Amino acid sequence: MPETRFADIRRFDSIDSTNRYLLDEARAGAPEGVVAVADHQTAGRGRLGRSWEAPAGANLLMSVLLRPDIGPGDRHLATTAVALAAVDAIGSLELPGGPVAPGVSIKWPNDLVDPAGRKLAGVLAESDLTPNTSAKGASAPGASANEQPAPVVVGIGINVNWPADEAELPPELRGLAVSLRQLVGAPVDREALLEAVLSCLEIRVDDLGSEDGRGRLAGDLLAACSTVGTRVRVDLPDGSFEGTAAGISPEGHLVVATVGATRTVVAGDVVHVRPGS
Ligand code: BT5
Repeated sequence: MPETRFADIRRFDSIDSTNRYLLDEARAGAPEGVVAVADHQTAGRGRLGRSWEAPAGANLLMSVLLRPDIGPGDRHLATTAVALAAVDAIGSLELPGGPVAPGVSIKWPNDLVDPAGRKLAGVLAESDLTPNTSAKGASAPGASANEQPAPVVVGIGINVNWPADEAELPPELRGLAVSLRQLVGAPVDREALLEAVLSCLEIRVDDLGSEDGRGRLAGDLLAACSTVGTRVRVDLPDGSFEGTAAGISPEGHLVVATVGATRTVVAGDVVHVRPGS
């Protein structure tokens, strides 16, 4: 693998959550670049307390510890960097059935989906170190004692070989989840995908550190994003609204046109609404 900042790869047969593990490492002062990869997670997590499902030994379950030297307003771009790296990586793989990347897009803000909108991967960025941070002497959440930039742990679960077919999915994920194996029609090498993600991520993380680079991330997100141009419902903690996703702002936020107004969504759950539904 070419030289990257991701040389320290910690592998687990089974762990509760690779994100949880790296948040603890971050709290203890671990530097940028530590990677955690698990064969199985017993408490894999999604956003807002949701869970991430994957049987042992089938899919790519990984997290990276980043310490981008950027302001709080740009930190959501760490999610973008990982999502784009995953799209890049999938596109770079020599797959038995040929490339699948043209069909894989990003559903804003954190999903990789196939052309039918089924979820191939999910990204979860976390930076809250509060559980073990003593109030006394604590600075901004995430700031570490050793003066490194505050951490953000970004995890991604990619459905590589599970499900092999729709019947393997639990009922609640049928029609909603898909694997690379299903898309290419043959098993896919998880290790090759891990290497490709880390190589692609090296470039994307470099981009996080400069204004030009962040502009590039937002522009590439726009190009890779299947949400733009679709009718969406945006679920926010204080309610929902519908509109048409009109673009991605230079900051990477979703711009939604509603009746008589344009709203910029910084974070939230987005549902692609089919016309007429
Ligand atoms: C996500 O959350 O999509 C973020 C998932 C991040 C998982 C990785 S695995 C490595 C690292 N360590 C962790 O503990 N987590 C990260 P969200 O957008 O909230 O989506 C969660 C929802 O996706 C669930 O409620 C299910 O409906 C669905 N889901 C669960 N497992 C799935 C799967 N394997 N494929 C597709 N959809 C799934």
